[in-house]
Amino acid sequence: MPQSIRVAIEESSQTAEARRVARKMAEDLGFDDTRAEKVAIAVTEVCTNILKHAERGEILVTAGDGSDLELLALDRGPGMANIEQCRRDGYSTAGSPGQGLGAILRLSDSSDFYSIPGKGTAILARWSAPAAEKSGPLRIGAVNVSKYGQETCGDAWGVEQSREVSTILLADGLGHGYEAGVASLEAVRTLHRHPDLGPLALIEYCHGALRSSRGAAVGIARVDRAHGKITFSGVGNVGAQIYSGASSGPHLVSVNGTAGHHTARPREFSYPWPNDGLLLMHSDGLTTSTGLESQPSLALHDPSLIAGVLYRDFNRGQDDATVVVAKAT
Ligand SMILES: [Mn+2]
Repeated sequence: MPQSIRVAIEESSQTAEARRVARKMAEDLGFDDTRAEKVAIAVTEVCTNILKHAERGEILVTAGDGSDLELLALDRGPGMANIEQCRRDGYSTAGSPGQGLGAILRLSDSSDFYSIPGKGTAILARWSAPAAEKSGPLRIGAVNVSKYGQETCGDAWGVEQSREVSTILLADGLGHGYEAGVASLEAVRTLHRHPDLGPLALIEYCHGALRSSRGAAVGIARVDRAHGKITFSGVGNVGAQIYSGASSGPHLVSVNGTAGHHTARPREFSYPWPNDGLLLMHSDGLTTSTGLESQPSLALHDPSLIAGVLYRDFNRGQDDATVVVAKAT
């Protein structure tokens, strides 16, 4: 499962830490020296921008088995008034060398930017990993960050995709830290053991599999694009909502309880899945108002960038935090 490492960027010495983290992840994914160095230079570039234009922000570096390497740079600074102009190297305001978006474009395999004047800037840069799994009817982006000061994240998420069907699971282990992570990872393993099961059956399997663990809140969504249908089953506090493009659709309902311990009788709900459907799932490390309503144009962006911006804007700062965004390819 891809996990995100967060580095707060508030002073220039933290740039070196961010570079080290990103380079290590690149090497772990099997990147050669040239590509690992591109990642490191891009990290320096985004950190410099944060310190210069926003004073503070954070870097998330995300990678894992079967995933690409992703760098998210998030700040709540003044934002860019004209992002197209800032893309070009050499653009400068008041003699500064510009925000270096051109450099990010050149150094990464793909990138995306989202900036609203007065609300901040979010930059995504991605490098493909040789072993990354590309196929599937939905593109999925996520951030999965542990509580400040905790090494292990108590949240976990996973996905199984066939040609037509995508099943996405998000689990939030009770409390936080290592034991919470054991519980949530067991829920993810349950999905991988039974990739063809529907959400209700999977929730029931999770309930059994988590019995000896601390337990977890678990939400499972299954999107069937061919039939235009999404099915959801959840136990405990996992936020889930469907959008049609940027227009908000139904919240997906979970029953009370904790998988592995006591739960109300699990239920399964079905809704239409629009052609331009977008699924947002998040743990309670983000507020209940998490959504795209306040910034509709965000829905047009790369799912990883959407997840990053939602994390930046709705993260409570007191818990593990996970956001998963899935949209049509
Ligand atoms: Mn939580």
